[in-house]
Amino acid sequence: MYRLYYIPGAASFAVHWLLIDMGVPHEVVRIDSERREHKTAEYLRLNPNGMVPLLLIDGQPMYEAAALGMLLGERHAEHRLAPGAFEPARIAYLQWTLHLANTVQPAFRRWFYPTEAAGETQVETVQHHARLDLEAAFERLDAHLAAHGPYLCGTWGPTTADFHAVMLARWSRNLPKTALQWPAIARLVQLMTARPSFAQVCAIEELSGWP
Ligand SMILES: N[C@@H](CCC(=O)N[C@@H](CS)C(=O)NCC(=O)O)C(=O)O
Repeated sequence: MYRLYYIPGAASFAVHWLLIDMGVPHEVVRIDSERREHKTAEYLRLNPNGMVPLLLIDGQPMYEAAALGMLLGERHAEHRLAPGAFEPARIAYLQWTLHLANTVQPAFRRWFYPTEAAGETQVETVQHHARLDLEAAFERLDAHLAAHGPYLCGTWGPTTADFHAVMLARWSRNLPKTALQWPAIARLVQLMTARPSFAQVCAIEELSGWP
């Protein structure tokens, strides 16, 4: 049994969406970030980073959104959302999953948590560079999708990496230049958000207005 701890729209979103999309039995616990429920001693025992997502897998804690997506894809392989070790699509799958987690997501972290990098006085500079990095990342992602899409793994079809990418595209909705301004990313978002599971996860997390 899976139990997901989530904050609406946060890095837990892709994991929640996948659980619903795969029809996997699970329960969810909404974390009230205002009340800092993710910083309690009890929560930190399960995820010392004090962040979401946190997934309990038969009681065993695991965190890191991209790793969780990959694990779910592997454990529920019948959904074909994670190309296997010897599939040609595995190359793009691993590359883009880690690129999203290691390069794109940290730039969002600098945008949303601009005091972390250099304190209160450097917020404008940190956000300026985060924004440039994000726009450059969208440019590269769009070029890949335009050449090899419509999904990150091309004709393999959707993978857990696409769920992650669309979550990140959603995070860009209040940036001066949103990811939807890149046509191949917009196409991916259109394809992925047409899945009934997207409306379901948005309803549960009480999110609306995007895309
Ligand atoms: N590398 C982590 C990052 C998770 C992360 O940044 N979560 C944010 C929400 S999007 C969070 O929990 N923020 C609360 C905090 O840092 O206090 C992952 O991908 O799971």
